[in-house]
Amino acid sequence: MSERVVVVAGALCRAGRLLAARRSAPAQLAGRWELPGGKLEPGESPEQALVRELYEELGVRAEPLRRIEGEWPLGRPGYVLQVWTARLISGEPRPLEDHDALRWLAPDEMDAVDWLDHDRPAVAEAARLLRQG
Ligand code: 9L3
Ligand code: MG
Repeated sequence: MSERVVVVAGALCRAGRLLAARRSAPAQLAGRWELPGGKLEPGESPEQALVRELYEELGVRAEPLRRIEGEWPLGRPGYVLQVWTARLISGEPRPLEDHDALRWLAPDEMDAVDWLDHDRPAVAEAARLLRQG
């Protein structure tokens, strides 16, 4: 049995748009778009990990709002993706780590970028929530 590893990601929303981040690493994921985030560190809650990851990767302070229902297996054994909606508290997102581009997408623009397969269900749900306002 492999160890269970939780990867958290943020559906950061502002002014009716969702933040998409283009990965620059590792090579097999480079160029694909994702909801930014990363692995929990020992002792962290998912929400704490998300706040840390969004600070490290984007340089912003953000607040998790609510979990998007579901959990999606990732490519590596034992890895699962969990997603929270989140809002910016301070700072303007910049691609500081593991990304080389950012885009704020309106709900009808979600297909404009090549999302990682694992992120698509959560992106669809985030777009639905954005449409609801
Ligand atoms: N992953 C997939 N979708 C996401 C995120 C943040 C991460 N939205 C996958 C890519 C990597 C693994 O999870 O294989 C660990 O992510 P990271 O720590 O490299 O961001
Ligand atoms: Mg990451």
